[in-house]
Amino acid sequence: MWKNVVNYIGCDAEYDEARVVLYGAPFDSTTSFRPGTRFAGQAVRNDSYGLEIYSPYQDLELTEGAVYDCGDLELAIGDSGIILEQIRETAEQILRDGKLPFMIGGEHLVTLGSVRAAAQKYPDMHIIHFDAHTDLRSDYLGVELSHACVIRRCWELLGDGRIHQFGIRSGEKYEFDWAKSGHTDFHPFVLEDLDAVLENVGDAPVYFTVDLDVLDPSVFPGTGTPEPGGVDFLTLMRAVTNVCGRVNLIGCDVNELCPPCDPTGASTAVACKIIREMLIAIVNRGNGKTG
Ligand SMILES: [Mn+2]
Repeated sequence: MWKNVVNYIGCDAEYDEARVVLYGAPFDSTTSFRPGTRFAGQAVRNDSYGLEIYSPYQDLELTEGAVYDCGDLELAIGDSGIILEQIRETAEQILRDGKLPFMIGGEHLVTLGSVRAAAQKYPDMHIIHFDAHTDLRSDYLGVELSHACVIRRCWELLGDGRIHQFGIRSGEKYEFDWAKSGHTDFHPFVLEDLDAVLENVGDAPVYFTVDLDVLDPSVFPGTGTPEPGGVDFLTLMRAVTNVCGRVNLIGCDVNELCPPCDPTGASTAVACKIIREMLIAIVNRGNGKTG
């Protein structure tokens, strides 16, 4: 019979056979500036058909039967607590089935749902965090469940030294001071030092969260809180491939694409390609060709 083909390109496995499960979290209720990330999952699926499943950078492709795309979750828009629980339950089920949860945000708060599930199964896990923003506020205008606080909420689960932050160039002074005092492993402005950190992390379980606003707005204007001074596309692409092909990855997400903020579609194309390179590195890990 005919089949719905609007999954991310190449992600047409059945659930039971898949090693990776892709799911969208269309939520942007705590976005502090320009909303619209709730449309990212569908935009990425749609525009992924402009890509190939082959990566000439890695000389690898999205192998058949490796990734199941379950589409966007039906979230209780309007209640951050409930949506985080819905996302946590989704990630928990995927982890219980021995698969890797790969989430497309949504704003960055959605990460907390998946991280709660991952930390339950892997209490010794680390987080690798790419972002323009610290996301370390204890609250944002009195709201603790905000995308401006998401990494602070993750730290409350994991403690000092387990969160490795890269590319950060915006936040309040107290957040920078707090990070630098050793609560997080803090690498502002750039993605350099990544190799050394990955070396130290070794075989520990890693959750990888990529806020695409780590990119410079000149290559990625389609985001709610653009912050000049970011990295270029190839630098980010090589870094995400490095992480995904090398670490003991147990879950990941790509967030903060806001398609309505970039009507040219260039930002969605950037997100699609970053996701493709991550998926290819993940599904080919262990075959001796990545990492
Ligand atoms: Mn950010």
